Amino acid sequence: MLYMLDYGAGNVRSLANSIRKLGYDFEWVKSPADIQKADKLIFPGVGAFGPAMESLNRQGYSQPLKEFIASGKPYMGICIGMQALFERSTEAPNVPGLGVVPGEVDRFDAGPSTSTGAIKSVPQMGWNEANPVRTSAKQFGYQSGQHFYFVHSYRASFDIEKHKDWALTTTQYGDEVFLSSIRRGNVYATQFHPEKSGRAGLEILRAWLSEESAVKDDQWIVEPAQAAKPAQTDGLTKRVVACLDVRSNDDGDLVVTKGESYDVREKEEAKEVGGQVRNLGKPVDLALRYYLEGADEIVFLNITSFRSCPLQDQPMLSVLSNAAASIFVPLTIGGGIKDSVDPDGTKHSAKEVADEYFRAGADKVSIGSEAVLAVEELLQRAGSKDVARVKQDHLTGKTGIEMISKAYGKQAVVVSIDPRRVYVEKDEEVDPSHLACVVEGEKGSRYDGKRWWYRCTIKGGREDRDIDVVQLAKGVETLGAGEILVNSIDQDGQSKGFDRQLIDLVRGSVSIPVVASSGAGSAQHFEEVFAAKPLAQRAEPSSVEAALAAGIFHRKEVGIEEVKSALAEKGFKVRREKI
Ligand code: 1PR
Repeated sequence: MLYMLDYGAGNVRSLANSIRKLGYDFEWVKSPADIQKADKLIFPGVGAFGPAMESLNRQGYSQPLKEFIASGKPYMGICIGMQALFERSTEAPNVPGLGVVPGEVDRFDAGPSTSTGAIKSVPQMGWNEANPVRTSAKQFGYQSGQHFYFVHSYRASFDIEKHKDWALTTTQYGDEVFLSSIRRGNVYATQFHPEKSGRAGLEILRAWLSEESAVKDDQWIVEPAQAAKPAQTDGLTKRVVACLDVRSNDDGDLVVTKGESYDVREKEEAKEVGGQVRNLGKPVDLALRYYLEGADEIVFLNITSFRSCPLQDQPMLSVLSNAAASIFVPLTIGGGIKDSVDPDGTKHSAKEVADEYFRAGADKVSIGSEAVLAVEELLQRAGSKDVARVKQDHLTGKTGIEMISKAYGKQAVVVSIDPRRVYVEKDEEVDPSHLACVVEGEKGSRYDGKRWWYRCTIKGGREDRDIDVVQLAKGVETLGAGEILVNSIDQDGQSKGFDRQLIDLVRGSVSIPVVASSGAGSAQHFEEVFAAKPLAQRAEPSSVEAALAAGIFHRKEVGIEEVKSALAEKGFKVRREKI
């Protein structure tokens, strides 16, 4: 019998769904004795090394796991399930790993790449190659040209001496070459998430589950020294993300809607108030369509979450669990990830709300309004409007961002920013704390001669706050967010292109991945936003990692494949697979 170890963090539902989709059955490990009973064991997980190992120790799983591995029965680890095999991780230096694989796991270096000078975002979040270094990789389902979904800040560098017997595939991020999968004897593990890697990932799981991976031939394909050497560029692709704004329409049905500058009601002439909520389809159907069309990620935003109690918002949970049953790329859920109180007075922390969504199949949660309030409070505690003045003791550890990021890893926490332009005539009109956020319209554009800054809002643009996008972006990075989704109330639904100055400001302010959103109207708009090199505070930052669109995909004006083929023609790396 196959057993799956769920140590209580991260999205294990997707892996369960993938295994069932492939026609296999499994049992959950519920006690240490189950590990002894297992014929095959799979240990998945996103999350942080320390809490994962501590949880294994607390639940009495560490020793049975070591014994299982020593018994020669097949073990597969995924992400944290791979990192746990090493002796230790600098993520939690005082918590030992299982010590099956020599060496330690360490953080990606966010500094400039020696080959290209570009600064890379940490965590690595997205689709990268897994390059086979041994002939046996083929039996494990690896083929050239495939991409797999990675989401991690820590990695095991490929050390030839230590890992000669272990390396199966290597991957390059920036100019760092790390182990993306390892195998020796019965032990197999991947740093990427096969359950989130579309058809290519399902094939990896199928190969292990069906034991096609029983090794017949195991030679080095390339010299280890060659495999350890970084190439000129890494294999990370630009991500194309589809977004579904979800809410109940006036008949109470949950629909995908789409606004213009966040107004989602049909315009009815001769009426001052808007008409019906625009209905562009059913959330799960539309998400499935985008998966099949090649979306690299799908985001669901519950856009009326400020009204209701999310833990009672069962429709969004069931949207997510139904989507996760047949969609094998990362799913993000946003809207209402905050502390809440049920009508009966039961309190739930933002983390408990997020727990429900992760259990339902989310890979990341996106936090909007609460992130703004959390950064405002952080700056208040620091007694300054400058995030650079924030010190460790200003952090309480109690905000949703901090708690979720601690439990699930920062890669699981996206902050969604809803800024709006505030036009100004002269700098004197602007609070000095927002001056870093003032931009000028491009020469020759329709904004030539205009100046503005970007004010953050909450509750879907319904309430303005006295904080700008640079303060917010830096603040949420300090609190532990792993990615920033930059919307624009001005550009939303306009199909006139992304707000490049806004995106540049945010990109240049943080080291975590940035997703450009709002305003996509053509494939060319994606090319422009990916080609952009920000006017940055930092030397040679790269452009954004991902770009998101909603309206053009919903209305079938531009297809995802059309965007990707245009990007590929311009020389951008993109993931393309026929499903
Ligand atoms: O504040 O944590 O409860 O989260 C609420 C979330 O809902 C936020 O992420 C916020 O952006 C979103 N939201 C709230 N109201 C609206 C609205 O439209 N009335 N949607 C809304 C924001 C923006 C993007 C959109 C892009 C691309 N929508 O999600 O998909 O602008 O659209 P386009 O390609 O058609 O231009 P909280």
